[in-house]
Amino acid sequence: MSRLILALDVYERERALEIAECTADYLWAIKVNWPLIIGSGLKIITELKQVTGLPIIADLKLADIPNTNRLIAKKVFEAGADYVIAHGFVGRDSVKAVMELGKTIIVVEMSHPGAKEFIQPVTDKLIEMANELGPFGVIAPATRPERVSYIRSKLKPGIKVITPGVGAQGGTASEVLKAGADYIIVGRAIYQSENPRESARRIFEEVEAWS
Ligand code: O7E
Repeated sequence: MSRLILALDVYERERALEIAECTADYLWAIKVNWPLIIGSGLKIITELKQVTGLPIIADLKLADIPNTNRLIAKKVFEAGADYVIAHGFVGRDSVKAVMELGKTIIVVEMSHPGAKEFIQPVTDKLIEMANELGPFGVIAPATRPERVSYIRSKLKPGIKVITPGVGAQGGTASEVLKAGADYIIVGRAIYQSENPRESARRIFEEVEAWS
């Protein structure tokens, strides 16, 4: 099974469906973020599932009070999302509200430079919370393989480490897999390339070499 997740951050429905279809052979799942939901509506989740048969990860990075997290997650799971991503820093009650409705991925660190300001200082506490709640997985930065190793070493076995930041943000698949990532998330390096299928195939093969 593939360990590659496509971050499908385009606005247009037709373009999204076309890229999803032509790369699906090399993917484990498709991640849908706000750009695509704003551009094409929530029904794109249902359509992507129908067209590809792949799991859909709704990356809404939920960060609200439990009731609002619940109201949003309910609609997103109903649309067919298999996983919903929630921020951990808002606290256990908000994360639990999502976990009660379906499989959840918790952000414990992020891949951009600014993540060092506020998130990285509390990553240990976010890992503790993840170990206590037992989500499907956590998000860790492919741009900092040493942090991926650290997060993996502190995390209970069985909780997946999912890493964005390969390609456009400078991370490499082989380094982050070596550091202990279970899945890598790739967006622009696939959907902005001249030939998304070929780019997905190349990254898939790099991932396979480490599996
Ligand atoms: O840089 P790209 O184009 O390969 O896209 C990366 C995708 O991963 C994009 O959708 C972005 O929003 C997401 N992402 C990060 O880049 N960094 C993070 O720290 C976290 C995510 C992410 O997927 O969050 C899930 C919670």
